[in-house]
Amino acid sequence: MNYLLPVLLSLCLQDPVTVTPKDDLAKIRDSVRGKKAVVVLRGGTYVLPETLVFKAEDSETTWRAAPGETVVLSGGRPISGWKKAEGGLWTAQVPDELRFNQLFIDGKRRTRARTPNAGDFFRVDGQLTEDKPTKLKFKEGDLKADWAARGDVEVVALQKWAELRMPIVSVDAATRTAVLSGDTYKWIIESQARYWVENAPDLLDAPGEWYLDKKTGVLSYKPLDAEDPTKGVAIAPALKQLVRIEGAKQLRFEGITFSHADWSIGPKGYSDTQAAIDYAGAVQAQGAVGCSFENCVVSHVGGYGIDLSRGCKENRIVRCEVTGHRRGRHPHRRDHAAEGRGGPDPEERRQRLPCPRHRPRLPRGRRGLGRPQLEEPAPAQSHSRHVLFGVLDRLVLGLRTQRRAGKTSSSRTWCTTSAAACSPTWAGSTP
Ligand SMILES: [Ca+2]
Repeated sequence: MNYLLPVLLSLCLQDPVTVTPKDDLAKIRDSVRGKKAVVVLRGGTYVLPETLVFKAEDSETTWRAAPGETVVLSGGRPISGWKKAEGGLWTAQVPDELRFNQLFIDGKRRTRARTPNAGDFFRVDGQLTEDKPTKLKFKEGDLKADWAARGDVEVVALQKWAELRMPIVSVDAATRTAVLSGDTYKWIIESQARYWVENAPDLLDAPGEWYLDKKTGVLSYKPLDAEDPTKGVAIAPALKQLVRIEGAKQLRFEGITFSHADWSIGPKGYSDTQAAIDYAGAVQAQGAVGCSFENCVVSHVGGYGIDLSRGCKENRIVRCEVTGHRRGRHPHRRDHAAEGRGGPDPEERRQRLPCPRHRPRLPRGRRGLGRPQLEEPAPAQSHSRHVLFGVLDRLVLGLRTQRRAGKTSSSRTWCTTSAAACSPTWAGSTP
């Protein structure tokens, strides 16, 4: 209750409400409802215990970073207690409630244990079948039956313009055939497609790789050269979504960084058809009208960055940056190698919001085609949507919007992310 008095006093005086990382943003949100308040966030990392939801009653409020200060709204949790283990590995015990698919160390995404290692691939012997579920014919010695027995070892295949990620259900060494957990689609099937296997303990053999045993909670990591996990900042995402806007109007975010959100695929895996358009963003809006994001950053997320979905209109995204996300990129683009497949680190890439006049449009009518549901399925939509592609020639932007909403605009100018934004400090946070 000690936060309530200064909040009420500020509202009575029509002053901005100033908050620090020690404050509970959900309680602050509730306390300023209907007040047309300006909430000024002092610098630091605000650890979100759950997705911060803004509804219609939260309209006409502004959430603004204090001038010159870095404000991070994080869905991550720091990993500590690292101990040396055999084989050049380090291990840490993570809490039962923390199970994740991404790991960031000193602001850089590390590679989930995989084979072949980053930069190399297996090749499908022929092509994935149209069976339900699909089957993969592999080359001698590439896949092991043990991986199927584990239940959560995944094949990640790059077919034409889309990515397929599915657990291995069974492996028949005699026929060199693996059954995956879901279906693929004939129009994205590619002969001799590249793929790799991910998320098994015996795949942890290269510097920068990690593996989380989801049953025991033991995280194992093989550091890069001269890297000491006890001296770095390791962060794993606990949330899949950071902020969700549900019907709010004139809600404004200024100068805020949104970081550390995970992805999930559900038991049948995920087979994309186009730009992963049914995958939700770390910051998602539905029915948002006249809202804005200015000078904001979205970084270190597993899905899209900013997702303007059903019923959104007249929103503005100005001088924002979306970086280090994992959805909406073309598997055959050279930059795709950055997902731990060689090439530059994904956090080194920067995506900028294009002028709306130059954003390309995707073909319509891709929903309702029977693609597998995500673990947390996006709301059903009866109409097509637009996906805004980022520039830098070949990077797809982590932003989606709807065709009918269509009034989302972005500035022709943009900002760049500061190093501090990608390496948030945890001082003052309450992990
Ligand atoms: Ca490996």
